[in-house]
Amino acid sequence: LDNIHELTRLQNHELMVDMEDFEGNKKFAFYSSFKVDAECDGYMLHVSGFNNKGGAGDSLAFQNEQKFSTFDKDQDKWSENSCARTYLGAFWYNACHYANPNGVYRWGADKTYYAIGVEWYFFKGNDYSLKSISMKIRPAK
Ligand SMILES: [Ca+2]
Repeated sequence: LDNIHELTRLQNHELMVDMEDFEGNKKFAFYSSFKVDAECDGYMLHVSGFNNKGGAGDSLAFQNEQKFSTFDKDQDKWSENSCARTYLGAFWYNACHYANPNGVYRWGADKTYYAIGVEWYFFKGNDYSLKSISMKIRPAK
């Protein structure tokens, strides 16, 4: 995250989130601006300029302007508990998430435990763990 902060501090970057389910459906979410603040500011996320050409929906809007939380560093908006520990990921959590790309890999639909999978809500919902998801950035033109 320090490296990503340095990169995105110097120049505006675009974010592409590519994902695939276990039926072979591929979607993406595109953001024309992506920036991560420094460690002293909690690695806060700033995304904007979403467009839905890729059909995945905007699952990051709810988590925009949030700090990055991990098991051992709770910086989320859920005062009573830790989103990272509850949903078994590390990400920019609000209270808590519509996207959990660092969640538990668990092969598609599984309602056994709520929202712990590799999830992108506006594509497959809270109880579907994706086959793959990746977040890629590049300098904006
Ligand atoms: Ca918390």
